[in-house]
Amino acid sequence: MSYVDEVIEAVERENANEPEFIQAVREVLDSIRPVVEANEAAYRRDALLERIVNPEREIKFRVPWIDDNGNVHVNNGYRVQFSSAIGPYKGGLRLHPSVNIGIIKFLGFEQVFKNSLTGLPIGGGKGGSDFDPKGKSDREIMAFCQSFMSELCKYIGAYTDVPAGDIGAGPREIGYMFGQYKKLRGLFEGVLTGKGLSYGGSLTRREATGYGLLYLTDEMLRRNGIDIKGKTVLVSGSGNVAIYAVEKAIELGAKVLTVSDSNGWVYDPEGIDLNALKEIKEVKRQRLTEYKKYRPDSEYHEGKGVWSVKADIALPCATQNELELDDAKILVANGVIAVAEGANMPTTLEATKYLQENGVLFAPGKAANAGGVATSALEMSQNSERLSWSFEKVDTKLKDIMVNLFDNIDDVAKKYGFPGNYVVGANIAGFEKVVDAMNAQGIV
Ligand code: NDP
Ligand code: 2IT
Repeated sequence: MSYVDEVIEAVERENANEPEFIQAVREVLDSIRPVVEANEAAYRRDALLERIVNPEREIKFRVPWIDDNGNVHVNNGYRVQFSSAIGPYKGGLRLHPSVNIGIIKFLGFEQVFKNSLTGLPIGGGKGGSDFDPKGKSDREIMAFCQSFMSELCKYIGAYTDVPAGDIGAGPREIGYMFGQYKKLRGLFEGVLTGKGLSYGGSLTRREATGYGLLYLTDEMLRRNGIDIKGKTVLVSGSGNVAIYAVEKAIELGAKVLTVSDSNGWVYDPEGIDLNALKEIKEVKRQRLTEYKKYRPDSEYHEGKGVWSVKADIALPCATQNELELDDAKILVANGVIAVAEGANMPTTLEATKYLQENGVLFAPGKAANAGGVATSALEMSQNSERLSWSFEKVDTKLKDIMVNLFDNIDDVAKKYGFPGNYVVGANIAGFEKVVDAMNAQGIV
């Protein structure tokens, strides 16, 4: 059996209850086969792949907090410090009831290669909790965040591990966590990114993942001779990534037809009204059912369905495995040109394969959504030099990073004989840098 297959089998055996982690490992290991085959003896001797698929450290802790009625709740807190090969652990914190160790491991594993692709000195990690922020009062959110950080603060720091937001963790949660870290550790340092602008946050960080997604998509289309202007776009989700993907898509002259949340989806044939979306989601923290009040001609549908609308480009920006084989078939039947992942692993392996086999340009999340963490790294730079850069400066750097990233994955895909396969390109390019750093640092 090949070394890759041996390691995949071991990962499946040792992590049998973690389907998302297995899926993420499978995708990466499958596409790096040519590199591994060329170095099989040395990699095997050094147990290189075993070291890549096993996190350096997994931390799990209890998070007790008190609700507004005086009742105590206990949630699970996690931080998986996956790889520090190329820099301090870096990656977000997800607050969602579906969070478990397998979810955090899959996200941490993806983050290692994504962070490598940014070209910036950041390792990979991820954390979070099964706490559900939905419907909680502001005081309850603060109570949870403080308790979470009371334990997490023992393991993180500006030069060791720098968390940020993810699903359910935005500027409000980061603010409460930063305050608690500062109080307990007595350090005002860049220990978290996605901070508010008044206390060390970076301009453009809020917009970065969505903007970066569109910069990369635009570049991918351009290189394939297609202009994004006038194209129709499907966006799923209506959180941080989705909102700024909608904003940049509109700015680039495209028309966004849909957004969604976990209850349903909106179809607006005239194009999503960005101001309405921001007011509903960012200001009022309401559900998408409210959208019709702003746009009476739009439609609201319960359940899944975004991918059934005919459009040129699909941008999944909600969560993992939200675009399945049946969805891919409908997209292809409707003539979709490109799919770019704003979320982490939103497309199943079968759906990805189907899209690629049917000539759809496909940008995987670890490349397409890397603008968020790249801008987090720029926030770390600004914190280190105790300066704040202008919006234009950060945005220009973000755009350069995404264009260079596309160049890199495009070149690597060609070099290994898979032209246009950006999944292979991203996985190999991300992997090669991590391996280089690991080899230089010995067996640690
Ligand atoms: P938010 O919490 O801001 O928004 C998440 C959106 O996805 C909401 O509309 C939410 O709906 C929807 N959603 C979440 N879980 C589910 C689910 N199980 N089924 C259907 N819809 C769901 O998160 P972000 O926008 O920050 O993150 C979105 C995705 O992008 C995630 O995969 C995240 O890991 C990834 N990402 C985020 C980055 C960032 O900088 N924030 C960077 C790179 C990737 P509802 O409100 O109903 O829960
Ligand atoms: O998945 C991701 O890349 C993020 N949630 C952002 C991580 C970060 O450290 O900014």
